Amino acid sequence: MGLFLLDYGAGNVRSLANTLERLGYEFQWISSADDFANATRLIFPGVGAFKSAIVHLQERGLLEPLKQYIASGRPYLGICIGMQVLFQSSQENPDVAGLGIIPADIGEFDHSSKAVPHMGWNAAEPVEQADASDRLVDPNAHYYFVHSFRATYDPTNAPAPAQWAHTTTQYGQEVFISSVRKDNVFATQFHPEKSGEAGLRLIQAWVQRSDAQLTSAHPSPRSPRSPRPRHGLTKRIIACMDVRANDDGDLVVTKGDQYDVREKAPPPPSSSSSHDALQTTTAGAVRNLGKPVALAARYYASGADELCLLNITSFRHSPLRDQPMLALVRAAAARVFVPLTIGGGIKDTVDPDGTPRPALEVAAAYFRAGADKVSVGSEAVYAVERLRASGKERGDGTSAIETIAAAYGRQAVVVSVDPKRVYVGDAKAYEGPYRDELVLGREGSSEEGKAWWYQCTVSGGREARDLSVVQLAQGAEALGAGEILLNSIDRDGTGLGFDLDLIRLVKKAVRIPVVASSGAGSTAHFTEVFRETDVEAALAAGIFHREEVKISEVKQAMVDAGLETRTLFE
Ligand code: 1PR
Repeated sequence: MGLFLLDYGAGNVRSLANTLERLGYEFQWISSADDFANATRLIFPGVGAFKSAIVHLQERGLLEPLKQYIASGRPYLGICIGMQVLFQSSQENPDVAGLGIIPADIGEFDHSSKAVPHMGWNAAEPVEQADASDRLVDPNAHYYFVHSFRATYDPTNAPAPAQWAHTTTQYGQEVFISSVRKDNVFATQFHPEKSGEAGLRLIQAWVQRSDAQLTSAHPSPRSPRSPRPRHGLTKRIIACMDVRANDDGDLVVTKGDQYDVREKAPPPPSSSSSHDALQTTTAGAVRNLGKPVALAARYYASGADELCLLNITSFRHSPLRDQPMLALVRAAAARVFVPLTIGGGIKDTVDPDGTPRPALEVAAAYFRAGADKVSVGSEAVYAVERLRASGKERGDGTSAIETIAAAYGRQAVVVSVDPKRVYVGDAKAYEGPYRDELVLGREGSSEEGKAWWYQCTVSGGREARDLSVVQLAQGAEALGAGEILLNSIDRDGTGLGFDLDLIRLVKKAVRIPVVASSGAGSTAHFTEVFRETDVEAALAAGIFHREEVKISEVKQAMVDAGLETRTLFE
C-alpha cells in the first residue's frame, strides 16, 4: 500500500508519524510532486496558520498535485488545517485561497462568551444516518481539538457545506463541522493522532478499509442541530513532570516544595509504592521521583488528558545543546498519544562558539522531537516588560511568543507563570501600583484581614520582577500566547489545594484558556477548582508521582460531580 504523509514544514507531523509507527504501518513522505503518483492513500496533518499551509504547498509546487490527487478519487485524510484547506478561504488569512473543494469559508469562533482557542477534548456527533459499521468517528468518544477557526454547521442557511458534514461538535453555543466525509475525502478538525486510543482506532480504521468502504454513499439530507445548554468540552487533567539532571547527570523527574527540589530532612522511611518511583534518600540531593519516559507512559495509560515536561534548569544553558532532553521528548512522544507540552529554556540564546540561536529555533527542535506545544517562562516575563515599556498595545514581532506563534499558531504557545503572593498589610492604606489587583482574605478564613497581590518571578522563582500576574497574563495574551499555565510558588508541593483567588484573578483578566497548577492534594481539590472557577484544565505533579492519588480517581470524582470528563475506557 502506498501510504504517504504530506508535511508542509510547520507543526508537529512527528506525532502522526509516531501514531502510524505504533500501529505498525509503513509510510513515506511526500517530498516532491512526483511522489503523488505513487500514493494510494494520503494523510495531510496540519497545525498552525491556514496561510502558512497554503504558501508552503505553493512554494514547494505541491498545491496543484494535491488538488489532482484528491480529484483522482484516491483516499485522502486531512487533519485540522488539512481539513480547513479543503474550503474556499479562511477568515484567518483572507488574502489566500484554499483548495475550494468545499464551497464555504472558515470563520473565527466568537470570543465574547468563551475562551478561544477551542482547546481540549470534545465529542463529535454523527449527522448521517450511517450504520455503525460505516462510521469512522466513535460517537461515544472524545477527541482532541485545538483551533480558533471553524466551519459553522448550518444546513438551513448554508446547505452546501453541511452536505459534507460527517460529525458536528458544540463549543459554547456554536455548532461547527468537526469532520467531513464525501466520496474519497475524509477530514477531521480534531487531531486523532492526539486523541488517545479513540484516535488510534480511527486512524487504523481509515487505513485498513478498502477504497470502496471509504467512499461514502450518497449524502442524506442534513437536519439543523440546535445548541444544547451545555457544550461537550471536557475539563482537562494534566500530569506535569519537572525534569532536571540529578547530581549524577541523569535526567530525572523531580518535585519541589515551593520550588525547592532538594531533599531537606534525613532520609524518609522507604515508602515508595511504585517501581518507577526511585526515591533518592540523601539530604541535599535532587529529589528523584522516577524516570521521565516511564512516568509519561504510565500517565498516558491511566487517562491523563495531556502531559507536560518542564526542563526546570534549562534557563542556565542552551537547550539546543541539551541533547538528552530532546532524546527524552522523542522517546515520550513515541509512547503517548495525547498532547505533550515541553518547556524550559525557550529563549534567544547564543552558542559558546558565538552562533545565535533564536527562541524559534529552540522551539522548532522541540516540535520536531514531538512536542505539540511549548511553554515559555522567564522569557515571557521579559517580553511583557518590553511591551509595557514601549507603551504600545502590540509587540514588535521579535519576542519568543510572537515568533513561535507566527510559525506554529498561537495554540502551540503556552506561557508558564510563576507568581508569588506579596502581602501588603492594611489594604486601605496600600498606595502601591497594584491596588486594583489586591486580593482580600476571605471572612472566616485564616487569611481574614490580610491583603496581597501576585508578583511574577523568573528563573524558577529565584528572581522577583516588578510585574504583576495580571500584567503578565494580559501582556502574554496580547503578544499571542494561546494558553496560560498558572503555577503558584506559595502552593507548589503543599497539597493544600489550588489557589482559587489567583485563578479567578487571572481567568477574569484573559480570554485564552488557563490551566490551574500547584497545590493539588486530593481529588476534591480538582472538583473544587472546576466548580469554583471556570478554568479549563487542572495540573498536578507530586500527588501523581507519589501515587497518593491516581488520575483515574480524579476522573471518577469529576464524573460523580457532574463535570464533563474524558474517561479512560474511551
Ligand atoms: O523560565 O522558560 O526556562 O521555564 C522554566 C520552567 O520550569 C517554568 O515553567 C517554571 O515554572 C519551571 N520551574 C523552574 N523551576 C522550578 C522548580 O520547581 N524549582 N518548576 C520549576 C515549576 C511548577 C509546576 C508543578 C506544579 C504542580 N514547577 O510545574 O508541576 O506546581 O505541583 P504540585 O501538584 O506538586 O503542587 P523557563
